[in-house]
Amino acid sequence: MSDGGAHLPAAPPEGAAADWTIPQGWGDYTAAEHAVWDRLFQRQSAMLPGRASQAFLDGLDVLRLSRPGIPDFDELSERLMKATGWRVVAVPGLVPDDVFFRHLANRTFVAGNFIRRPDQLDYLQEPDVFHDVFGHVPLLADPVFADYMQAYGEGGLKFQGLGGLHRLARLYWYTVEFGLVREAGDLRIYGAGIVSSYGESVFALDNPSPHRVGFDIARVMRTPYRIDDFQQTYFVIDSFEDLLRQTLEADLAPLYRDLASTPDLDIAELAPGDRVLTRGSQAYARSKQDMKP
Ligand code: HBI
Ligand code: FE
Repeated sequence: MSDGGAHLPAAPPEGAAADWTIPQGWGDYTAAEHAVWDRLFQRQSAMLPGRASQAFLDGLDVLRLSRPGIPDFDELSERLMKATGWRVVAVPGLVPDDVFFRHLANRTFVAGNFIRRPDQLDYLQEPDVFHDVFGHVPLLADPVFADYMQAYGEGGLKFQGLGGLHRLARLYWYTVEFGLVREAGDLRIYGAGIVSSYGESVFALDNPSPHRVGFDIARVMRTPYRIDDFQQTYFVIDSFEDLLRQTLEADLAPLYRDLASTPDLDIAELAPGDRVLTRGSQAYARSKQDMKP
């Protein structure tokens, strides 16, 4: 996940290709780095059944590669190509928005090739290989979600010039990173930022603090998000098909015009017309606010 690559230099870093890709360097990972992956993988895959969407759990199999530890992107891409035509490519970290959108439009998913340190197990700001590959890649094996990710990238390329970048970033944030989906008469997680986090995989479904609101693309584009803590509002889609339909049908140019004259909502504000599934107490966010120095 990220707050956008806007503040990045235009030119790719030393050693990176024009599309910001670098060799993954699978052979250079140390046993300690593979051990961090294994520890995070075991912990999350043990606690996600019943919490993560079935499509995510099914997609996890694409990661069960022949070798232990951090997946080899080439081996992973061979399996992913067979499923949905996607490939995973290594990048040093966040890439500029237009580079990111172009990769998605070409069905290549950019994944950081570094992994967090053992003392960062529970939180880090920049997306590392665990966030990017464990969090995002399993759903790229789902045909409908794979189409959504490509449609998102194409939309980004087409509309980022219309000053809609921050709105596109919100759409990405509240779906791909922190989305919930109705499933089996319950709520399930599909957002990469949640499934790759132990704490948020519990908080997003069980905690009475956050709002849970039915997804609506215009509503999401009016809603700021947090990059430093658990979300205060989660948006719930009815299905990946519905998310794809709303995104493909959204005529973003008039939507941006309407949104330009509509004030943003506060991060924890509920709007008239919201399909409120949980009216959260916001107790968690308030408690963190009280602790702020
Ligand atoms: N770069 N490597 C990487 N990973 C992302 O998830 C990412 C990015 N750049 C921009 C971006 N995400 C989003 O914030 C949106 O701007 C789309
Ligand atoms: Fe992410």
